[in-house]
Amino acid sequence: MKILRRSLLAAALLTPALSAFAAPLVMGFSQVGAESEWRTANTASVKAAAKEAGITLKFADAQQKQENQVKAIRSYIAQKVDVIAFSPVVESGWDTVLKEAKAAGIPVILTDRAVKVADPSLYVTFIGSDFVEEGRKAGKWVLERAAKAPGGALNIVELQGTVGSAPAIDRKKGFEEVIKANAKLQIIRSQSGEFTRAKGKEVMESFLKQRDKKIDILFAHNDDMAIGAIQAIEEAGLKPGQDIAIVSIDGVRGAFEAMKAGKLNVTVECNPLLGPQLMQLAKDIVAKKPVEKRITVTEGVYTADVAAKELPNRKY
Ligand code: GYE
Repeated sequence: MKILRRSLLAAALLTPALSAFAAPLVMGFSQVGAESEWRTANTASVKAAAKEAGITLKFADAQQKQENQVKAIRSYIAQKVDVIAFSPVVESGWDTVLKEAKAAGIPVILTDRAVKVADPSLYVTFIGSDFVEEGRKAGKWVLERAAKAPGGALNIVELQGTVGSAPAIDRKKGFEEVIKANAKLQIIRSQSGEFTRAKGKEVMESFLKQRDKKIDILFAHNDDMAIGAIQAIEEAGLKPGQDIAIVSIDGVRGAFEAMKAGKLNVTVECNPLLGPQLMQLAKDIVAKKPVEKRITVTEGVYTADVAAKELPNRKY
């Protein structure tokens, strides 16, 4: 009895000392890629916040390929990290690897993009934007513009994000839901520009070559594709922002500059600076504190007339 009491006392005295020297929490993070200005800001935020929080970050860039993300997650499981966080390039196809993480007892946090899995207990929480709402906001701006426009049909072309990704699926859904209120608004062409400038430009060029219908409005699922498309429009001898109205999503610096120059009409904000919240979540989860299953980021809409004033305040 005495011995037991003594050893309990020793343990109680030792615990705080031990935890002060405890190894730092290790996070394995699988990033989508480096496809856009948004992504660059997101990566910088995650890296800086890990440093700030004293978390050891293992980081892998998947170059927009799901197979690379699966490989990274498997290697984090093998390395027995404390927590895995990842931004899934596409929504489906994650059940197997997430079951492996669960079986290894490693909690998973989804950042930025959602997954479709049969069993929601395969991840602890999802922190990211409401992409359907972003699509609705873009749609509302188009609807208001259409209400003021005289005459007939307004033809829309759409540059979609990465095929099968949550932001591409949800932004399209939210946008269509809103614009269907006005029959004048029709999406005449819609194709993926993979969230990149280069592809956005290329697809816009092909839209512009098909001369059967006049293009009135461009809806781009992100600013980078809009910026690529602006180049294509100028090269075709047209005025972006005037001959073709342009609405996009993200709110990156490049979009504010394009708005200031009168080439982009509006951007819907999508905040990439999730790093600090993600690190806090990781600490809470490892400490077994309860966390919400869905954490959303609050965001605004910015039009060209406020671009010059807002530009100095932008953090990404
Ligand atoms: O809008 C786009 C990026 O998942 C919210 O991915 C993110 C999207 C963002 O490539 O620029």
